[in-house]
Amino acid sequence: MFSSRRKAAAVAAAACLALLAPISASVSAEPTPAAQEPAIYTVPNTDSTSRTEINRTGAQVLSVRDGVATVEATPDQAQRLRAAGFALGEGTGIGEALQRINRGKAAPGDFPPGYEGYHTYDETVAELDKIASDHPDIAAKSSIGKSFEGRDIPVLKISDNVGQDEDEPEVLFDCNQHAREHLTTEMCLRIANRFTDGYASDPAVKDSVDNREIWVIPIVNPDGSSYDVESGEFQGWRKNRQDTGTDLNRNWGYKWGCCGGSSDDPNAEDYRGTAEWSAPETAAMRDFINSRVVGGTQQIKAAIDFHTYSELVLWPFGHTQDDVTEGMTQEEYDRFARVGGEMAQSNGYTPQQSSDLYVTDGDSLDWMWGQHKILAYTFEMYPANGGGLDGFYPPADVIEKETARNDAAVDILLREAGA
Ligand code: 0X9
Ligand code: CA
Ligand code: CA
Ligand code: ZN
Repeated sequence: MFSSRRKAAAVAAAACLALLAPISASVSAEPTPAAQEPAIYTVPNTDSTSRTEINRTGAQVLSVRDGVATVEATPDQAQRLRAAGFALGEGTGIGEALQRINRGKAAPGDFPPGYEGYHTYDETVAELDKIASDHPDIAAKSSIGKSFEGRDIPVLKISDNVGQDEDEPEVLFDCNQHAREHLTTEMCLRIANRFTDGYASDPAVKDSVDNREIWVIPIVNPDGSSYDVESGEFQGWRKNRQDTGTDLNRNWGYKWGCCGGSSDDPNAEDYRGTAEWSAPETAAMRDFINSRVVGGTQQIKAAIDFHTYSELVLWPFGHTQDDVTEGMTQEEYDRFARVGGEMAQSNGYTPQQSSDLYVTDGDSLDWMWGQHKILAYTFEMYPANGGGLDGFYPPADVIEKETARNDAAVDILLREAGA
């Protein structure tokens, strides 16, 4: 029994690597897939600088807690990290990690047992259609453009007189840039439902809807998130589905690729793409946000880009560890820290500048602020510490609690958008 379990794990591992590193199979000098299977490691005593260094080997920091980083690395990358002096614990093969998560197989395209409460892409689109048809006066669905594989990227607008572009502060909530971060889609759907279902009964909700224009984009990366559930078992997929996949959150056009905060290796998890905006999904986000410039003024005043996991409230910049730099005065930084701290107080997350986690370039925050002066935050949702890939796959019974947890923070940002 034990050996058959191990065999299943090896098969899963090999299959998974073929998906995670599709190019290696065609390069003859490469070691066999099993030998280069990525594993999950624990690395103690890290800081932003060393975590950025970890990412630069091609490995990837998945979460951080009290300086202890959870890292995904291939054996080569792990060897490089050890040579650089990092104390890596014993790794868990990614196939084994996924197998532990994938305890039951779903029908293709559905979420596996225990995860049925999550919305697939089709279910998300249907939910947005239902919200718009139930609340035609305050909710309208459209599309910001198409993904690489041709799926629409839907957006829901919520406001009184929803068919008109009124002079009200606009606020953007977007989710699921990263495919496996499915809890974020549920976060956006909660926002969509709360500000429509609550309109008739909740005076605070009515006040927000009447005085703001709220944009909700639940799935920025529809190809990636569909792929992650396509087989009926989770794949641990992060990027979009353009060739080997581009990390959408390294493909935005503010100081793209500037600062060692992304990779030029198409197989890396933080591959920045061939050029800024080379991913259709980020290009669609850019065009949508640019389209909100009316009479020379950006209408979107504030935004949250939801991710998982680590329970963090992050603000710009990501490309530099400096607080104050080109495009960020002390006063502006202080406002980010004040509002970020207030939101973190409400949900129990840890507030910090995004580069305190690790340096990134080409992420959404840097562009939204650097280009448009949008008060933009990234939330890393539940859990605080997932141990590895499992942190991306909490069971559906946490959805209600872990999305409701951000209601007050969302309200704070809606208020601040009018300041
Ligand atoms: O790496 C990312 O894109 C985000 N973390 S995740 O685990 N969801 O992939 C964080 C982006 C925030 N920016 C910086 N940390 N600089
Ligand atoms: Ca309105
Ligand atoms: Ca407007
Ligand atoms: Zn993410």
